[in-house]
Amino acid sequence: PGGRTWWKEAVVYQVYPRSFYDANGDGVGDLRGIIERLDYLSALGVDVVWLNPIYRSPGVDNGYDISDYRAILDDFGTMADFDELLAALHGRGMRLVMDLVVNHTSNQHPWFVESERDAQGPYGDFYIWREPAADGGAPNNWGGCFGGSAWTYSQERGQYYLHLFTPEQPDLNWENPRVRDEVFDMMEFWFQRGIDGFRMDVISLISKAGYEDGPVREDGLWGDYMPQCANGPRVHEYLREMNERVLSRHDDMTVGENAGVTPELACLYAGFDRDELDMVFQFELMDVDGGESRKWTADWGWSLADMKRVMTAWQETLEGRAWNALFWGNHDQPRVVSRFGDDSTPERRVRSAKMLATCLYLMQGTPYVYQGDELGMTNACFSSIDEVDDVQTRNAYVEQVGQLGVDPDEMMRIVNHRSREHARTPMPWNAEKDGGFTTGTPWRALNPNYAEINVEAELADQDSPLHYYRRLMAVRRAHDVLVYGRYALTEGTDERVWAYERELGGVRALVACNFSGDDVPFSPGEDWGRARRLISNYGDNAPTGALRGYEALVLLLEDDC
Ligand code: TEU
Repeated sequence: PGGRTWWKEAVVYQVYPRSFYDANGDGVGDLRGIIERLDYLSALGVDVVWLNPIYRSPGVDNGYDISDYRAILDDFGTMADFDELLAALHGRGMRLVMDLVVNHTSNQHPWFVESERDAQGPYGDFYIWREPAADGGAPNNWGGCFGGSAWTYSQERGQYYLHLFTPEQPDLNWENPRVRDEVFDMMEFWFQRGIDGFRMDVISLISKAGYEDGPVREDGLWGDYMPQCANGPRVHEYLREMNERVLSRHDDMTVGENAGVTPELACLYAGFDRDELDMVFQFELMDVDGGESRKWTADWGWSLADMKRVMTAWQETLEGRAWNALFWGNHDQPRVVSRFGDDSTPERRVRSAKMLATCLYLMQGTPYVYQGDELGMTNACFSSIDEVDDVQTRNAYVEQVGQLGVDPDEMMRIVNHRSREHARTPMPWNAEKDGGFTTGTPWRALNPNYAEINVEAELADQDSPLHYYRRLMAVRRAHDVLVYGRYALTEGTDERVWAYERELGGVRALVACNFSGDDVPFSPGEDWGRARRLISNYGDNAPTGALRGYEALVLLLEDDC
């Protein structure tokens, strides 16, 4: 795993199935819709598709509450549709990664129903049940990630159960070997169908260190479960067991979603010699603007210096030891161009969307493109919480406005910056009604700017973000140095510039990005005089000495001996 592998060279595209393309006109994206759009993905240069959960689910958290791991959600289609999608992907040389959500199940899962009904029965110990505290309250002060206590009392069982997310998402008890057997069998079931890997939802939370009160969170309402739940004492043991019993038997790729992970910990989860995962999603980049830790505050300032520090630490620490997963966003994040770029004018939007992609995806690691980011999709603007479907945002609204007395308009302003709902507006395919996403009524409204930002318009424009993404991924693929080369930050540049070099066997590449709309001084050293410009978001080969607004410069210097 320290050497060349297909998943290091691959470009992953994340499909949020509910919002990708609706083939049957019921307003909800579906598997047949994805099949119909595979040409789009292969033309973009996608190697791997990661699907958000498509399993049977009551849908409290859009599929992250699974009631049957071996069935397809009716809204999305049938198992036959799934098999066809997989065959169609493989037929085009692409692979499929599924979401593995096993920190918790739905409370409608038969395991939980049985567990609640019969504490002595075979599923009695499948979840985390605790006696009430002396006063009859919850066993500790932990708050759930999506509001309220992390514990819910069950009348039926006379005990509390733990749920780090909503009450409808009870946490599985990984200490029980029978739980692990079930999870591993289920993973094998999907491998037997032919899938190529898993993205593992909050996998760093599966081993709990204990159940003491946590430090009170910034909101003052609840205690923080992270110190005892993230990177717990048995998590590596569980992943090694998973690797030995399932993963090692397949030519797969795995990526953990690892809340609370540092670069050093990433080398444990995904170290080349560790037999656990292939790579992990970190949260430190998403946190430079307080994205996770201060999510519902108006404090969303960030500095490029912080961003460079975080990413440089990841690049340097993992070098030769583990592999990075590179992402600017996903279904849990607002749109990157609105967040770290500039969506104030069409020109700035297009320019900064291309710059951001260049800056991140030419680092060492596997690029993950979130659906719609290749179009430079922006945040929407919600005028009321009623326009928001997402359970996290809705619960936060109730908590902030109802319990903490935050002004409703102020809370909507925060939602319009921070909510993950922005990532979930349906994909705009053309300028027709509802962006051509559906012939019915879309499950949630499109971003109203679909008339301007859509696939058809961008396909017709060679200067669009879409065409740029395609060229960028082709450039990365064509040069080993951009995949495998060592990263080194260029020190001493203007504070608005992020420049770094990659180097592999004497071949060097320089990536320099201007994160501002102004012209800024920048010149690559003299030895870059002979270099070749690989790609430009200005469509020319203008002289160096400055970077224009949101310009991304990519140079390649090949050893001539
Ligand atoms: O997300 C995890 C998540 O929401 C983190 O941001 C969380 O803040 C962190 O784990 C600290 O508790 C995943 C999925 O991507 C998301 O869509 C789901 O809602 C969630 O897990 C629950 O399954």
